[in-house]
Amino acid sequence: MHKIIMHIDLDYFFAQCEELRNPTIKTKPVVVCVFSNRGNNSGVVATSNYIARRYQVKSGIPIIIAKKKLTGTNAVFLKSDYHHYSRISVKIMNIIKKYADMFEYVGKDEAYLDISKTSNENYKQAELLAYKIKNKIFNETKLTCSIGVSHNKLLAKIASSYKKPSGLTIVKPENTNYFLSQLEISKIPKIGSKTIKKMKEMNIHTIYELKKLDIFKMNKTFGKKIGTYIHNSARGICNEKVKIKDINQISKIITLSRNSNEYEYILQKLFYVCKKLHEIIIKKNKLFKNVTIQLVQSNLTNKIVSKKLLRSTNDMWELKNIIKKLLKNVWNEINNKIRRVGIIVSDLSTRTNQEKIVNFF
Ligand code: DCP
Ligand code: CA
Ligand code: CA
Repeated sequence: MHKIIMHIDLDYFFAQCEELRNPTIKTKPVVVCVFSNRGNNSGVVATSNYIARRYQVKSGIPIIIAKKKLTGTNAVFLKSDYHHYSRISVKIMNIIKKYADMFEYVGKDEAYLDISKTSNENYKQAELLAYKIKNKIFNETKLTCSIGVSHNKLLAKIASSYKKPSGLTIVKPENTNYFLSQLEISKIPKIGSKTIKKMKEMNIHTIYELKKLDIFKMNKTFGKKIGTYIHNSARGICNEKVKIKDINQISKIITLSRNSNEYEYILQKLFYVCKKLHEIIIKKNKLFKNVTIQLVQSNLTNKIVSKKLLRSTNDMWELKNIIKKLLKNVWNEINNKIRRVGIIVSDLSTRTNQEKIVNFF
């Protein structure tokens, strides 16, 4: 049986989410920043839109450097807002997974889909499915993504990054070698900057050149583990299966029967959501390490606060206590009546037997 695997990666994700809620910035360089607490110039760039990338502003560079590169432009620098991105991510992942035989959540903006059955192992059908998914995501969220389709995860991933933004690249088995040969070695996922530097010193720049290096030399230079990985990757070989892995959070939200700004009423409603959510957590045999409450106000603005715990738990009493504290912390910022209340538990792990015993004692 031949596998057909799809890799979906959302384009300039955090920055695109920012453009979504403020379309006026779309024509400007947009830089999403993770500020440290030492002032406006301290911290790193999480990502940038494609206009900012023309100025070599990209993920990981210091904010101060980004500001220098964008001097004289009308660039906007925004603080990253994970909750906003998470909400959009959940919505998109829920759309995507319906199309897969098997769905592997990788991160907020990417996933692998095994579509072998859905596409009848046929690349034409896989291509149509890719367009269908792109359109569905765009129609429902106005976000663009790039998709790679091929016969294994490695090639699907390389293919999704081949044409960006809003690309679709299909690499059929018979085109694998041709597709890979033209690429720079840095296109191999997970290849480190030290390895790339070393290869450049050996005058290896493209995958075509890399393929000429024999496995013994490769293993000697980079060690067996990395050597084998690079050797296989250069030939498009990857045996890793799509694992069933869903998004790492469970949430529940309700609309109140009446809008309210009474503390006790809101707390009771949150406790009700907590009870329902806890039932799901137990049923799914999960532990959580992060708790978020979401309050949607009557003007539809959101108030969201989270707490990260020191250790994973599934304890209802602990969950209730955190919710109480979070509501107390955010209450001063509430300036409208509340319309909906929700709770999200994330950073999930599966409860093991050992943990059951610990909990029991
Ligand atoms: N991210 C981050 N810090 C990094 C790299 C990424 O905070 N050093 C965040 C911001 C990105 C998101 O993760 O929006 C996804 O990362 P990608 O590498 O997929 O990059 P983008 O989605 O931003 O851009 P692209 O269009 O190249 O996929
Ligand atoms: Ca991306
Ligand atoms: Ca990504």
